[in-house]
Amino acid sequence: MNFELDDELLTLQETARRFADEEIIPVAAQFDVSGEFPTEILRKAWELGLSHTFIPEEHGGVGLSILGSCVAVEEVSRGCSGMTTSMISQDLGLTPILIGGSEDQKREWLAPCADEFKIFAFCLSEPNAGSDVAGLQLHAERDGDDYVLNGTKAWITNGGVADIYTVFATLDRSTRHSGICAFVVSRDTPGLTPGKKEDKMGQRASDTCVIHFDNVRVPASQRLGAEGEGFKLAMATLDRTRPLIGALATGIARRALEESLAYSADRKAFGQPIGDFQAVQFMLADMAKDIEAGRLLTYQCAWLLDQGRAASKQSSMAKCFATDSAMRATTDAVQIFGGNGYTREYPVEKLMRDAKLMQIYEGTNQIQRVVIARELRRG
Ligand code: COS
Repeated sequence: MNFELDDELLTLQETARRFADEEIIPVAAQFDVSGEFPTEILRKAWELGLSHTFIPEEHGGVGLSILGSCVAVEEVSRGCSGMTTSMISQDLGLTPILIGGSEDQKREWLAPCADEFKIFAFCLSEPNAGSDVAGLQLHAERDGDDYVLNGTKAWITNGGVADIYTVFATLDRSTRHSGICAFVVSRDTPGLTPGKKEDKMGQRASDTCVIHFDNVRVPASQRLGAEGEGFKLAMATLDRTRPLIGALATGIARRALEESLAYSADRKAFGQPIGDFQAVQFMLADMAKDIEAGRLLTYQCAWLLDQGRAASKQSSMAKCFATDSAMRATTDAVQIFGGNGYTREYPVEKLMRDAKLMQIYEGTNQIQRVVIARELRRG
């Protein structure tokens, strides 16, 4: 067993770390306040090969392994998790094409990303179907060589700014899982309209909005996989992207630890740095051990996926453990900073607000526990 990253991954890690330090950290607070979408920063990430990482070289991409993506994501997230959420939503949005699309579809929708910065969005959740994917209601009706989509998607990351949407719809709601189909839809398709942008508590640099589908006509050639394969395609996509959330959470927790270590060495109480007190040291120690454990779970899951092995259980474990840990670490960081931590003058309150979303999106942590328990009971 070898826990060392190879030279290629170390170089990638260094590139991502420098990108976070130089391009993201100086402006993260400003984007948090304005809620502006960081298009140019995301474009730079794409130029550096830090986004759209799953697109294989044969389709013009950088073809990073999932482990490689996780290494990069942790570094970028240390800078700003909202921007990183937008960045990894590129891979979330394009993965259904990658694993469910034909060669022609990959050539048409993925290959152009080599030359042009394209934004993807994964449209699964709906106002009345978040955890219960099989209960989704966006309706797809076959009409000759097309499908006509009607309904609404909700909480769509990159929804307002995307060029390409992967969309899950049902032919017949009563058939639940077996009626779901996936489609790739271009932004300029008539009837597709991004709606209200959410005014979020955290991760405010990521764009999250409702998408309305009003008689959106999609050629059957843009269906990904066969009719009825959409549910499994969505699940297989999430298996591959949940470790990225583990990495994202590890990046936030690491930043919380770095900030807490520096502050507790500097801030004095009772005549000594607060870091001299065990009460503070225990919080720092818990952060550090959870960061290591979350990273190892994430890397193990990524490694399994890179070997082409099933990893639903590990994917949910990595996502759930690392994001719960990040919530704890950032809450403790605010505690260590005391009154200062509760103000916007210091970076830790943002980390805490940002961390909360990770326990909710890409499947709530309650859903992750459902997946883990089902896998355990299946044996
Ligand atoms: N990969 C491939 N197939 C899978 C799968 C996976 N990871 N998970 C389930 N399936 C298959 C099952 O094997 C089953 O197949 P058969 O019908 O052939 O037996 C089918 O899909 C239905 O599976 P299941 O009965 O487990 O589905 P449930 O409706 O009970 O839902 C959960 C499963 C709750 C796990 C799923 O709806 C889920 O992940 N919800 C959270 C969604 C989410 O993450 N939303 C966030 C939005 S994206 S940012």
